[in-house]
Amino acid sequence: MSEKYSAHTALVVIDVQNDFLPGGALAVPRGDEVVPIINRAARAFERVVLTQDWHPAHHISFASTHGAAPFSSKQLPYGDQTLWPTHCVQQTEGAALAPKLHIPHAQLVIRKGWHQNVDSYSAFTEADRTTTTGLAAYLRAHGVQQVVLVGLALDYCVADSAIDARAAGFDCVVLEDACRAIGLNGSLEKAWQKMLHAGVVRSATDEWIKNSA
Ligand code: VGL
Ligand code: ZN
Repeated sequence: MSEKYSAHTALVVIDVQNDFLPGGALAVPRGDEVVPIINRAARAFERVVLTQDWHPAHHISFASTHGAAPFSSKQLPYGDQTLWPTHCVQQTEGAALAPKLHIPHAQLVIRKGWHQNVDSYSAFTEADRTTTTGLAAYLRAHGVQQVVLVGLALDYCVADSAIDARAAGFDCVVLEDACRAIGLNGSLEKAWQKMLHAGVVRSATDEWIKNSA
């Protein structure tokens, strides 16, 4: 895995943050297992972007903001919103990137979900489906044509990022072994249906790296 992919391919590492790891506020089961897999995979990529879920303290996606139960849902102006436990509050330990994530050459960190009244699972477009994070423009400015996605959580932020990568015209591969899911009411099955329908390629780290090096 010593060769680097051309700069036409970017690895996008989604939300590998303390709050999504075991012990965190919105722990993804076995979320910690992806860290060494991603560290190793990242060495094969010249262009790496990281994302950080980055919410204000009383964000609209938090159950506590509405006095509601975590994991219930609420109709908001932009659509149906799952209400989460308070997580990834700006500048807290929970929002920090996992300390064992080791990708010194990553060039960009995109923070998302920082608008008080709009959530953003996707690294590309917020939940109002109009506000852009700027990631597509950044990738295009660098001639990127293909996006490889890894991280947390597969059924929410990875899935929505993959679907939006396709919508923005990028080829998109999800490395399944380098992701873990939350799993809420069949969310993972639904997410794969939508991703595959959007033309996302489902692969695994070693297999994909072997076939594209
Ligand atoms: C995520 C739920 C709420 C994720 C972020 O990173 O998948 N999920 N905020
Ligand atoms: Zn969030």
